Amino acid sequence: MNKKISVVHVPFTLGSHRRGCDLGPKAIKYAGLMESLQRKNYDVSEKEVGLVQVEDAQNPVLKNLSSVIETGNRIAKDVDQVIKSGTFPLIIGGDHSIAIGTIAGVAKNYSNLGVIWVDAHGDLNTEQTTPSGNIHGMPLAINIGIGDERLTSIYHFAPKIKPENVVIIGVRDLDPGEIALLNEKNITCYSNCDVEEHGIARIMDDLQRKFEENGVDYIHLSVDLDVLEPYLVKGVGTPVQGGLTYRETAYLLKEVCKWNKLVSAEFVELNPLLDERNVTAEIVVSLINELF
Ligand code: Z70
Ligand code: MN
Ligand code: MN
Ligand code: MN
Repeated sequence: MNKKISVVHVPFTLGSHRRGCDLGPKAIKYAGLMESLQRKNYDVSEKEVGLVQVEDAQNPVLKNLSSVIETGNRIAKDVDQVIKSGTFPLIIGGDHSIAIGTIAGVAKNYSNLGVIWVDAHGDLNTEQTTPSGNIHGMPLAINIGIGDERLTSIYHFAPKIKPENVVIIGVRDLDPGEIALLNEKNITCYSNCDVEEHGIARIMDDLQRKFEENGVDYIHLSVDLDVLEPYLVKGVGTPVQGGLTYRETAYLLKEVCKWNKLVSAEFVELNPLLDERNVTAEIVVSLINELF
């Protein structure tokens, strides 16, 4: 594991229907993230991506499109620079639409990038299938090159990742169009029920083998906090019952770290306005400490 970490704050909220994810990075900072990493002797620095956040209702199936595009390009540039300076980017959101930019920045450096998407949702909608028009329900589709061209071409290349190098874990709320895309692209997907049936340890062993077989040497980890059981994460906008436990999530993170392939990670969808006494942010800090 790289000893140099850059905590990249991305206080963006316009990909979601609610406001408040923009407060996520501060809440996680105040829960002691920097201190906890410094205690482990990581050389840790901090930066904030300069965002564009102007609400617009022009396109009801791609809400706030202009801000998502401009912000995505800025995130990609900053993440790209962090990686090129030999530093591990630890991205703190922000809603999940920021993953369009983060994965663009990471994939610029690694052509056969693997992605582990840990989420109650599939985030595989497009402007044709979205029930909400919220772009945070689309970033995984966009990263595999499916969706509006203005989004898939962020940072001037597409697609960012191959469907066979993507795995989703903890999913339990998929829209019909997302199920169709999952099947069409044959994306590897472990639901909350799969975790219950097979156990997280066996699933992680299967994934390790899969990435080996695909020749994937570099992995990006994207954690949407709503993957956890709702009572553990009060501060998320879209809770879905039946989530992962703290131990299952921690095991997943520890295991990914052991593979020595992790090149970037992001933690998204914390909404401090919905939280109680910042406990969800404290859980995020604990989880991040399981990872490093
Ligand atoms: C739904 C949509 C979503 C998070 C909600 C919900 C997507 N599939 N993701 N909350 N984190 O609107 O596309
Ligand atoms: Mn989600
Ligand atoms: Mn194992
Ligand atoms: Mn998500």
